[in-house]
Amino acid sequence: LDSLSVCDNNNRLSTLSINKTQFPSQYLGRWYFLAAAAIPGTTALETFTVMDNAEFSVRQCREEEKLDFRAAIRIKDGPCVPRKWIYLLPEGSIELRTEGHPDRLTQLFPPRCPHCVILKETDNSYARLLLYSRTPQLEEEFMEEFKKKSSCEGYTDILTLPQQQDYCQIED
Ligand code: MYR
Repeated sequence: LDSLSVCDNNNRLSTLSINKTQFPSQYLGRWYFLAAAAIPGTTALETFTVMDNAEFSVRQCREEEKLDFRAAIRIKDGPCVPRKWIYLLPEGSIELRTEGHPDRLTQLFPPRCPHCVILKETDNSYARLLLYSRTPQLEEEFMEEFKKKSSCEGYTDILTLPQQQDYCQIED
Protein backbone atom coordinates (compact mmCIF):
# COMPACT_ATOMS: atom_id res chain seq x y z
CA LEU A 1 0.00 0.00 0.00
CA ASP A 2 2.78 2.37 0.91
CA SER A 3 4.32 2.00 -2.53
CA LEU A 4 1.04 3.04 -4.14
CA SER A 5 0.86 6.32 -2.24
CA VAL A 6 4.53 7.15 -2.64
CA CYS A 7 4.10 9.34 -5.71
CA ASP A 8 1.05 11.36 -4.71
CA ASN A 9 1.04 15.18 -4.89
CA ASN A 10 2.86 15.29 -1.58
CA ASN A 11 5.89 13.81 -3.23
CA ARG A 12 5.80 15.72 -6.49
CA LEU A 13 8.12 18.65 -7.07
CA SER A 14 6.19 21.89 -6.76
CA THR A 15 7.12 25.56 -6.94
CA LEU A 16 3.92 26.53 -5.09
CA SER A 17 5.57 27.23 -1.77
CA ILE A 18 8.15 29.73 -3.07
CA ASN A 19 7.70 33.03 -1.29
CA LYS A 20 7.93 35.42 -4.23
CA THR A 21 7.93 38.58 -2.14
CA GLN A 22 11.20 37.49 -0.49
CA PHE A 23 12.73 36.16 -3.68
CA PRO A 24 15.66 35.81 -4.12
CA SER A 25 16.79 37.21 -0.75
CA GLN A 26 15.71 34.11 1.20
CA TYR A 27 18.22 32.10 -0.84
CA LEU A 28 21.29 34.30 -0.32
CA GLY A 29 24.15 33.15 1.90
CA ARG A 30 25.69 29.74 2.66
CA TRP A 31 24.54 26.39 1.35
CA TYR A 32 25.87 22.86 1.58
CA PHE A 33 25.51 20.56 -1.41
CA LEU A 34 24.31 17.22 -0.07
CA ALA A 35 22.87 15.06 -2.83
CA ALA A 36 21.99 14.81 -6.51
CA ALA A 37 19.64 12.67 -8.57
CA ALA A 38 19.42 11.75 -12.24
CA ILE A 39 17.69 9.42 -14.66
CA PRO A 40 19.63 6.11 -14.67
CA GLY A 41 21.91 5.50 -17.63
CA THR A 42 22.79 9.18 -18.09
CA THR A 43 26.05 10.97 -17.27
CA ALA A 44 24.37 13.80 -15.32
CA LEU A 45 26.01 12.89 -12.01
CA GLU A 46 29.49 12.24 -13.36
CA THR A 47 30.98 15.61 -12.32
CA PHE A 48 29.89 15.00 -8.73
CA THR A 49 31.46 11.59 -8.24
CA VAL A 50 34.91 13.13 -7.51
CA MET A 51 33.53 15.40 -4.77
CA ASP A 52 33.80 14.74 -1.06
CA ASN A 53 31.86 17.87 -0.10
CA ALA A 54 30.92 21.28 -1.51
CA GLU A 55 29.89 24.55 0.08
CA PHE A 56 28.26 27.43 -1.79
CA SER A 57 27.86 31.14 -1.21
CA VAL A 58 25.12 33.07 -3.02
CA ARG A 59 25.32 36.85 -3.14
CA GLN A 60 23.49 39.63 -4.87
CA CYS A 61 25.58 41.35 -7.54
CA ARG A 62 25.53 45.12 -7.92
CA GLU A 63 23.22 44.56 -10.84
CA GLU A 64 19.77 43.70 -9.55
CA GLU A 65 19.15 40.75 -11.86
CA LYS A 66 22.45 38.96 -11.27
CA LEU A 67 23.51 36.58 -8.52
CA ASP A 68 27.08 35.64 -7.70
CA PHE A 69 27.51 31.92 -6.88
CA ARG A 70 30.80 30.71 -5.44
CA ALA A 71 31.73 27.22 -4.45
CA ALA A 72 34.53 25.56 -2.54
CA ILE A 73 34.65 21.92 -3.57
CA ARG A 74 36.65 19.32 -1.66
CA ILE A 75 37.88 16.67 -4.11
CA LYS A 76 38.11 13.11 -2.73
CA ASP A 77 41.89 13.12 -3.38
CA GLY A 78 42.20 16.10 -1.01
CA PRO A 79 42.52 19.38 -2.95
CA CYS A 80 40.10 22.31 -2.76
CA VAL A 81 38.67 23.55 -6.05
CA PRO A 82 37.03 26.98 -6.20
CA ARG A 83 34.23 27.56 -8.72
CA LYS A 84 32.29 30.67 -9.69
CA TRP A 85 29.14 31.29 -11.71
CA ILE A 86 26.94 34.27 -12.45
CA TYR A 87 23.25 33.43 -12.46
CA LEU A 88 20.79 35.65 -14.26
CA LEU A 89 17.41 36.25 -12.77
CA PRO A 90 15.09 37.80 -15.35
CA GLU A 91 12.79 40.29 -13.64
CA GLY A 92 9.73 38.69 -12.07
CA SER A 93 11.03 35.20 -12.80
CA ILE A 94 11.83 32.42 -10.37
CA GLU A 95 13.91 30.56 -12.97
CA LEU A 96 17.63 31.07 -13.18
CA ARG A 97 19.87 31.23 -16.22
CA THR A 98 23.63 30.71 -16.07
CA GLU A 99 25.84 33.32 -17.70
CA GLY A 100 27.79 31.70 -20.54
CA HIS A 101 25.46 28.69 -20.71
CA PRO A 102 22.44 29.81 -22.73
CA ASP A 103 20.84 26.36 -22.83
CA ARG A 104 21.01 25.77 -19.10
CA LEU A 105 17.88 26.28 -17.03
CA THR A 106 17.73 26.11 -13.25
CA GLN A 107 14.41 25.88 -11.43
CA LEU A 108 13.82 25.97 -7.68
CA PHE A 109 11.61 23.57 -5.77
CA PRO A 110 11.32 24.13 -2.04
CA PRO A 111 10.86 20.79 -0.28
CA ARG A 112 9.07 20.32 3.08
CA CYS A 113 12.49 20.56 4.70
CA PRO A 114 12.47 24.20 5.89
CA HIS A 115 16.23 24.77 5.52
CA CYS A 116 16.64 23.07 2.14
CA VAL A 117 16.17 23.81 -1.53
CA ILE A 118 16.02 21.47 -4.51
CA LEU A 119 17.30 22.76 -7.83
CA LYS A 120 16.39 21.18 -11.15
CA GLU A 121 19.14 21.84 -13.66
CA THR A 122 18.56 21.02 -17.32
CA ASP A 123 20.81 21.57 -20.30
CA ASN A 124 20.96 20.13 -23.82
CA SER A 125 22.46 16.89 -22.69
CA TYR A 126 21.41 16.36 -19.08
CA ALA A 127 18.82 16.87 -16.36
CA ARG A 128 19.43 16.51 -12.65
CA LEU A 129 18.04 17.38 -9.25
CA LEU A 130 20.34 18.90 -6.65
CA LEU A 131 19.74 19.10 -2.91
CA TYR A 132 21.19 21.94 -0.83
CA SER A 133 20.81 22.62 2.87
CA ARG A 134 21.75 25.43 5.25
CA THR A 135 23.32 22.80 7.49
CA PRO A 136 26.00 20.26 6.49
CA GLN A 137 24.09 17.43 8.17
CA LEU A 138 20.52 16.69 7.23
CA GLU A 139 17.85 14.95 9.25
CA GLU A 140 17.21 11.49 7.81
CA GLU A 141 13.54 12.29 7.04
CA PHE A 142 14.58 15.18 4.79
CA MET A 143 17.11 13.10 2.89
CA GLU A 144 14.35 10.51 2.44
CA GLU A 145 12.06 13.26 1.19
CA PHE A 146 14.62 14.19 -1.49
CA LYS A 147 15.03 10.56 -2.57
CA LYS A 148 11.29 10.02 -2.72
CA LYS A 149 10.62 13.19 -4.70
CA SER A 150 13.47 12.39 -7.08
CA SER A 151 12.26 8.83 -7.65
CA CYS A 152 8.75 10.07 -8.36
CA GLU A 153 10.18 12.22 -11.16
CA GLY A 154 12.10 9.24 -12.57
CA TYR A 155 15.42 10.42 -11.13
CA THR A 156 16.17 7.16 -9.38
CA ASP A 157 19.96 7.39 -9.65
CA ILE A 158 20.93 9.08 -6.37
CA LEU A 159 24.35 10.31 -5.27
CA THR A 160 25.02 11.59 -1.75
CA LEU A 161 28.24 13.41 -0.99
CA PRO A 162 30.51 11.46 1.39
CA GLN A 163 31.48 14.53 3.52
CA GLN A 164 34.36 12.68 5.14
CA GLN A 165 36.84 15.56 4.92
CA ASP A 166 36.91 19.16 6.16
CA TYR A 167 35.07 21.82 4.23
CA CYS A 168 37.16 24.16 2.08
CA GLN A 169 37.25 27.95 2.40
CA ILE A 170 35.16 29.87 -0.13
CA GLU A 171 37.36 32.42 -1.91
CA ASP A 172 36.18 36.02 -2.34
C1 MYR B 1 26.34 23.18 -10.31
O1 MYR B 1 26.99 22.53 -9.48
O2 MYR B 1 26.09 22.74 -11.41
C2 MYR B 1 25.80 24.53 -9.95
C3 MYR B 1 25.26 24.53 -8.62
C4 MYR B 1 24.58 25.75 -8.11
C5 MYR B 1 24.60 25.78 -6.63
C6 MYR B 1 23.48 26.43 -5.94
C7 MYR B 1 23.51 26.37 -4.46
C8 MYR B 1 22.60 27.30 -3.76
C9 MYR B 1 21.16 27.02 -3.80
C10 MYR B 1 20.31 28.22 -3.63
C11 MYR B 1 19.69 28.71 -4.89
C12 MYR B 1 19.18 30.08 -4.83
C13 MYR B 1 18.75 30.70 -6.09
C14 MYR B 1 18.09 32.03 -5.95
